[in-house]
Amino acid sequence: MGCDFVLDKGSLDKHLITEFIGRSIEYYDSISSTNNRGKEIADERQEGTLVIAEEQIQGKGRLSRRWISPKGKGLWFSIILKPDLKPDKVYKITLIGAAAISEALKEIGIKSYIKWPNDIIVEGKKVCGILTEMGCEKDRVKYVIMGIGINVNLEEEDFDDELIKKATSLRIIAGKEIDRSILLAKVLNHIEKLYIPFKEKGSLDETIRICKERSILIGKEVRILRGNTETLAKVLDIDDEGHLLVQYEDGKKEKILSGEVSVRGREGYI
Ligand code: BT5
Repeated sequence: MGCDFVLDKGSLDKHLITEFIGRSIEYYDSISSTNNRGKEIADERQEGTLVIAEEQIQGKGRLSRRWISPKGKGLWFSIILKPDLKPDKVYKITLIGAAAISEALKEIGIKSYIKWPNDIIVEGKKVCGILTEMGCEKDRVKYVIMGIGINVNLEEEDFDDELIKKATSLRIIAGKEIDRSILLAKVLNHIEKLYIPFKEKGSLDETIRICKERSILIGKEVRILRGNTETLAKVLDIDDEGHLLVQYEDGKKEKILSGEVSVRGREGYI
């Protein structure tokens, strides 16, 4: 910590209308991973604390995949949440994040799709990923770290040859720089709006509505990856609990839990 906000704090404050999300901020010029830092401080910090960095040296995706996080160009942040939840329901937090980001992008004029459960897709490529982690005690969650990486102002040269085939940035799409502080405020506002009914009443209605409306998978033929096996299926729906409903070629239907599988398009990533 201890460096000036390169993100514009004044602009963030001006646009932030939350009660507790993003009201306490740990800001880093450079860090290994905001999720790791979030886990270190979660016990002592209030709900809604934001850990944000200009750059991550070891940004991570799911299953220890890497997440490239070049300096000053993206939004790389984690939010500490403390819902009263069983560990097997934590995937719902990822869906809240996905729906909120898609809503925030809509407000800045960018049409996005949600690739269940944790990717945001614009013009067929990934612009954002979510990594939700948790700390538990017995069968209750102590804290949840909702980690979000948004490719805001990255340029083509920030991606390597492999990544550019499936990833892009808002700047590449919009053809102009995007104000990171305003976008961050909008994302945090939407997260809180969707999180409060979930925390207070367990309601995920609006989140699921958005995830279904913007789903890039519903109606598609996909490959379901489980370890080394790959099965073809058609995505039918997302249910009220946020599970993906699929139908295999033999007609059998299944409810898929997030975290269990990876879903890929018939040919490529989507
Ligand atoms: C994700 O994993 O999409 C979750 C990414 C979460 C990143 C945030 S940043 C703040 C917080 N702190 C962290 O350390 N992480 C979180 P997954 O679905 O497993 O996707 C990972 C895959 O996305 C990689 O294997 C790459 O193929 C690709 N990838 C890596 N960097 C990318 C980027 N910047 N944009 C788009 N795709 C990327």
